Amino acid sequence: MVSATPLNTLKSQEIFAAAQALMPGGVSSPVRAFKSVGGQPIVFDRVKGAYIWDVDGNQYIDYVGTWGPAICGHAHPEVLAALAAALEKGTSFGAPCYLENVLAEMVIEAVPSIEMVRFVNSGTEACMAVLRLMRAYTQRDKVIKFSGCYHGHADMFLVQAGSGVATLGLPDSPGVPKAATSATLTAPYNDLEAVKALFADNPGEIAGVILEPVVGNSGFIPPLPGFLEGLRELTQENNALLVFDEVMTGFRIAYGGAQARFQVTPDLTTLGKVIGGGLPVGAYGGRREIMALIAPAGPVYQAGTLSGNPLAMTAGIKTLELLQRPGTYEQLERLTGRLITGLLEVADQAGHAVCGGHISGMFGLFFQPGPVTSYEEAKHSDLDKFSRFHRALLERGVYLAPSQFEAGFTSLAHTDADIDRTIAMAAEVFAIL
Ligand code: KE4
Repeated sequence: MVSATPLNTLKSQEIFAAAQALMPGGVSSPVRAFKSVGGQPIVFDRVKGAYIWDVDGNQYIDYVGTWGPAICGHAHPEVLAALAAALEKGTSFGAPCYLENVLAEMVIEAVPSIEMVRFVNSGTEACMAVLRLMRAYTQRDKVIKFSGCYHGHADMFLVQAGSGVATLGLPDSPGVPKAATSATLTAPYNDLEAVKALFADNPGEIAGVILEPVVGNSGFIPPLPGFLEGLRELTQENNALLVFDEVMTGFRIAYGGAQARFQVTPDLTTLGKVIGGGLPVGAYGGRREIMALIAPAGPVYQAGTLSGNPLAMTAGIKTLELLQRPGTYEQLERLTGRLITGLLEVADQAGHAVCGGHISGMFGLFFQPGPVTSYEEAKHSDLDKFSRFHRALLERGVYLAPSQFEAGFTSLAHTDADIDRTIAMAAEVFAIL
């Protein structure tokens, strides 16, 4: 343990112990249990701006940002005010609501590939639906995903998945029948030759390729130059669809997502996180002729009780309005660039092999010399050292994602002072790690 002053986590311990008797692992989502970083999982009480407080009153600079949605800063006053007004009209109609039109128009306007969109309640739902749509449109069953990419927890995606599956070192998941994954093909990220080979070995059978255009679920791994463009060409040559899972990158890498930043337009896109502004929203969308297959316009069924509910739409609309303000992405780029540059400098000065990078408000570090271009390479990171780094920073009021196989997120609420403090705390930890 390299902590200076152990955190007072008495209330976290008490609440988490009780939680473990009530919920599997004491959590509503596995990565929150700190299994891969060890130590006492922290129970949180409130958030505001760039900060999060635990039940023992400890304050942290937050680089998890509830896994991406808090891009404008937690509990933004304008989002809260909009929600308060919406609450007066109720929480859910289960029927058409004008706010769905408003958010749909904003998404269609922003995201190059999207001509028509369907709202759901999570990224998992969006990815499940888009897979069904890919297969219905092409009338082919096989789909290519990349090892270390995570597209939610639907059966067919739990093959060499990233995020919590990688974090827990699970060999995928029991309970997933072979039939559910037999049509899921995998390739290493950034490996165009592997994708070419899969198309050659499965002529006329592959519905499409789905990927995180910038990976966040193996840690942070950007596409190599030409990778996204190569996938666009390969899918077109094979009459297959290209799908960008922008649940994490959408409205974060750029207002129009990674597809806008890299100028590669997929056929379909999934979204989540930011477009809900912290409330449960997912979405999928794409070319009108493809989306027209979705019920009730077409025969491909997908539905949801709370899809498009007015509260979630309100939070999403206000969040995107805030992101449209001038200088937003320049600010995220500048601050996050300072953060990563500083962290790599202090790691190097202390003689630690750490690599990493950022794009806009998304970043990551690997505890290895690098470079890291795939999950296979990410797995060679020093997980023990990462765990000790994570805990020591936590003891110093800095909250990073509790897994080497996750990305980090900044927000418009993070200040230069927050970045300076984070770098200073990291320097202190690297000196004794
Ligand atoms: P949700 O079902 O968790 O809303 O979205 C699934 C999903 C789909 N696609 C991508 C690219 C994603 O990153 C995610 C979810 N991301 C994780 C964080 N790596 C959510 C956090 C968690 O699982 O607790």
